[in-house]
Amino acid sequence: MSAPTVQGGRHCGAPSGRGVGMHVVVATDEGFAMPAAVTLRSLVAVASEPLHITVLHDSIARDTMRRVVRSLPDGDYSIEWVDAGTFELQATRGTHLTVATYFRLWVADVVPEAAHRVLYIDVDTVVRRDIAPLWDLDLGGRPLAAVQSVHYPFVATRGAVNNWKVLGLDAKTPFFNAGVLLIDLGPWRAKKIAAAAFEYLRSPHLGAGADQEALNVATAGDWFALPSVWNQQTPILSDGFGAHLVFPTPEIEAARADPAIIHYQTRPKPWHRGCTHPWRGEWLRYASLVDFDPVEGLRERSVVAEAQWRAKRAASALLKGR
Ligand SMILES: [Mn+2]
Repeated sequence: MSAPTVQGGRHCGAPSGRGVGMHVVVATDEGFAMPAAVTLRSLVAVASEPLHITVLHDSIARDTMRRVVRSLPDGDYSIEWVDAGTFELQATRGTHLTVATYFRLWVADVVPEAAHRVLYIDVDTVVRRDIAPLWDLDLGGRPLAAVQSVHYPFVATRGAVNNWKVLGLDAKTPFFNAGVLLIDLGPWRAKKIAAAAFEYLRSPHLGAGADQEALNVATAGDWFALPSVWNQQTPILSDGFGAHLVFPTPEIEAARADPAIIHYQTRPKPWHRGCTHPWRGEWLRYASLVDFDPVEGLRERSVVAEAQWRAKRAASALLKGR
């Protein structure tokens, strides 16, 4: 299952577990390698404990792996590459979904046996503060911790889980954003969360939310709610998306003023032309330090690609009624 491994940093040979390092998984394809390098560079820069990083990828080139590794600052970390392109997909064959749709559901399978928890982070993020306090949280037996979604705060929110009623969910079941997930592997495995999520992905109930939607259905509200500073979603930065209906004002203010993880959730992304995200400067600062072409050369979508993307979005919105 494992792809060739490109090591970086001072490799930590200690057994996995609490106190000897934090397991972090990111997922990327070739196109997101540069933002992935930005996320990892920021993560390593602020870490106070050893990191065991696993990059789940879709058959990216060896040279791309080397560039990601060369992008990292000095620090105590190991990095391992796992090619998800080799994973068995028979359980879901026949659907329209791509390998990338399942990245989050494989997180538990790509960390060492001895690991008791793992942090998954999207690669459209910058980590601004040490994740050790997050790593040390007691989840009280719940399979995962995440931040409630601003766009889709509840399963019954339009666009979250279309068939919540049929699925037997309470309308007020909170719905999380899956960009930052702290997974406790004991409860995750005991409660068979991944299997339930895969089953949902194969079901006729699936909407447009892919693995995020599947994980929300699979956990059915049985997750630990993190403060929004751990996943600063873009719509929490303005008053127009109803954040005040869901989050206490001090939590919103903290997430706006001093986020631990900035999640550049909406388009344009910081590497796209026209991005006006107020924290874009933080992303650009790290982007200037990674071993990839200048951001200016990568951030523009071609006009054709942009038009195709917009058309696809519009079609999806029409089909799904959102
Ligand atoms: Mn994201």
